Amino acid sequence: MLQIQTTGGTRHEELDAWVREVAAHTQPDAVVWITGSEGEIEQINAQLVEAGTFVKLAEDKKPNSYHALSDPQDVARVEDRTYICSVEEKDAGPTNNWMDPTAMKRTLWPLFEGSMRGRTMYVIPFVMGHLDADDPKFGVEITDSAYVVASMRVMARVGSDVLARIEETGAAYVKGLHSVGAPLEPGQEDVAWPCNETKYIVHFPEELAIWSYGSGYGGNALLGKKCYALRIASVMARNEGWLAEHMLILKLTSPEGEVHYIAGAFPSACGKTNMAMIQPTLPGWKAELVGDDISWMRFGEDGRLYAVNPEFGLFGVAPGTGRSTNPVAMDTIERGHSVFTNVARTADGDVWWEGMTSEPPAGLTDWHGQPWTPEADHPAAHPNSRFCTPITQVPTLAPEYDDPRGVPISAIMFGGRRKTTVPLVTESRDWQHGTFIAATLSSETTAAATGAVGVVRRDPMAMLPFMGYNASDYFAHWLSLGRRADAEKLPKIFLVNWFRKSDGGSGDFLWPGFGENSRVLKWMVDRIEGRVDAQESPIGYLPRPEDVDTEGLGVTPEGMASALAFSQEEWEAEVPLIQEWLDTFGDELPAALREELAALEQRLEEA
Ligand code: GTP
Ligand code: SPV
Ligand code: MN
Repeated sequence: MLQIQTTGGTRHEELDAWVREVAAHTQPDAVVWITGSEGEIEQINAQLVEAGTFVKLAEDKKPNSYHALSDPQDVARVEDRTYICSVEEKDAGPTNNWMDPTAMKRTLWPLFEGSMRGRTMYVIPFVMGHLDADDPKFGVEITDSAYVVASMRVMARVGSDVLARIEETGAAYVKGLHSVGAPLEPGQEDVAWPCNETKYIVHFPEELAIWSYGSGYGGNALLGKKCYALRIASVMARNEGWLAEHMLILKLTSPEGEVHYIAGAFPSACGKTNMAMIQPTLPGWKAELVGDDISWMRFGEDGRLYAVNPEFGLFGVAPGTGRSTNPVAMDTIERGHSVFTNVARTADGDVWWEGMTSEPPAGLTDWHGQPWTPEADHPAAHPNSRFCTPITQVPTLAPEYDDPRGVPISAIMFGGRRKTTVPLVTESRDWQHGTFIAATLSSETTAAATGAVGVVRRDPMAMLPFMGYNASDYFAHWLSLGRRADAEKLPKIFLVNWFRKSDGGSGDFLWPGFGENSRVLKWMVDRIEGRVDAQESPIGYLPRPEDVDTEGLGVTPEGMASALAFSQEEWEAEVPLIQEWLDTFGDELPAALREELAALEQRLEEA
C-alpha cells in the first residue's frame, strides 16, 4: 500500500485503524489531523481562498470573514436522500427512509472508492456538548472538504484536547465519514464548490456511524450537527433516558428578576435562531441566548428537566435577518470570524441579503456570482443562505451556555408556520396533551430542505427530518418520561404560531413577531408563576385578551383578537388531517395519543 503523507495521528489503535482503512479506500493525497490551532485555521482559510471557495470579505466590514457560493444544486438538506439504516426496518419507522445497513454499505462503499483522490483528507476529533460533561459525546469526522473543516471548527468544540480525551478515556465516539464525491484526476482543475449529483446522508444508529456523500452543504456535511446531535443522539437518548431535540434554549429574566429558561422547537427556518436572540420590546425584560438549534435534555436530581446546547456556533438563516428584526444577530456577525454561504456580496466587500435593509445597495453580486439588480427574477441571496458564526460572539450570550450541567427548563414551546388555524399561543392541558400537540405539529415547508416550499406537513416535535428512530417509539419515549417525572416539575408545554395571516390566510401576518414575541413569553411566565388565569378552549388554554400586554403594540384590538382566536370551523377541518397523520402509525401509535385525539374531538363537539 502506498504511504499517504500524514500530519498528526493518534495512539488510539482502533481510531487509527479506521482512519487508515478509509484513507486506503478513498485515496487522498494527504491526511491531516485537525488540532484546532489558530495557525491551522489560518492555513485552511488561505487554502480555501486559493481554491476559490472562499472570498475574503473586507476587513473593515467583516473581520476575518469569508464568502462562499455553493454549487446551485447543493443549497439545502436533502431529505429524500437521508436514510436511517437501523438493522431492523421497523426501528426506522414510517417517517424515515430505510435500507438494510449491509445493502446500503454495498451501495455506498464503492462510491467512496477513490472519492478523495487529488484532495486532502481531514480528520476532525470533536465533542458535542462540553468536554467536561459527565458523559461527553465524542465524534470524529473524516472529510475531504476544507469548507467543512472551517465550519465544523465554528460549530463544535474540535481538536487536540478532544482527541486526547478520546485516547485517555477510550470513550465511545461517533464515526462520521464525509466526502464531497468529486475526486480530481492528475492535472484536473478543481471547482470552487466540489460536490456530486448523487447524494447520500446515511445513519447507522447501532454502530454509531454516519456516511455522507456528495454534498458540502451544512446539514448534509457538518456531521456533528443534525446527523449526530439529533439523529444519532436521539437514539442514544432513548436508550439512556434523555431527549435530543430540535430546540432553541432561551434565558428570560422578568422585571421582577425571576429567571426562566424556555426551550422552543420550531421546524427549520421557522424562527428558532430569532427567538433565541430575541430583544424583548417589553420594558424591563431581558433575554439571553443559551442555544439556537439543538437541545439535549435530561432530568436532574431535583426532578427538573435540564437542557444543554451541544453546539458551539450558529448556522443561521441569513434572509430576514436585519437591524429591525434581529439586531443581536447583526451585532454577532459584525464581530466577524464568520463564513457566509450563498448570500449576495456588495461592491465594497461586505455581504447582503433580502431583509438586511429595506433597500438593496447598488452593485450587488448575487448568489450565482452574477451582477444583480432589484429587477432580477430571483433574490440576490438564496432563501436558505446562511451565516456560520461562533456562539461566543453573541452579545446576549448567557454565561450558562458553557455549563455542562445545563439549565432547568420551565416551558417548552412548539411552533410552526401556519397561515390559518393555529392561534398565537395555546397552553397544553398537561404533559400528555402537550406531547399530542407536539406529535401532531404542522408547518409549511421552507427552503431549508430541497423540495416544494409552503406546503403544510406534519412535523412532529419539529423533528420529522431528524428522528433517528421510529416515530411511534419516539412519542412513547416522550410520554414515558412525562409519566416517570413529578408532574409539578415538568415544563409547561405551549403551542405558538407567529405566522398566522389575515383574511383566512391570504392577507398579511396578523402578528408582528420578532421582539414583540416577548409579549407571548410574558404571558407564559405569568402562567408558570400562576399569576393569571386562562380561558379553556377545545384545543387548550388560551390567554384572556386582557392578559396579553399590548401596551405600545401596533396591532388593533381586532387584529389581536384574530391572532389569538380559536376557530371551531378551522379546527373541525384540522381534525381529519390529524387523524390521517396518526393513522400512518397504525397499531404502533401509543394509545394515549389516540385518546388525546378522541378527547379533542369530544371537546369540539361540546363547544
Ligand atoms: P433553522 O436554522 O433552519 O433551523 O431555522 P430557525 O428555526 O433558526 O429559523 P430562523 O430564526 O432563522 O428564522 C427563519 C426565517 O423566519 C427568517 O427569515 C426570519 O426572519 C423569519 N422569522 C423568524 N421569527 C419570525 C417571527 O417572529 N415572525 C416572522 N414573520 N418571521 C420570523
Ligand atoms: C436546518 O435545516 O434545520 C438547519 C440548517 O438548521 S442545517 O444545519 O443545514 O440542517
Ligand atoms: Mn437557526
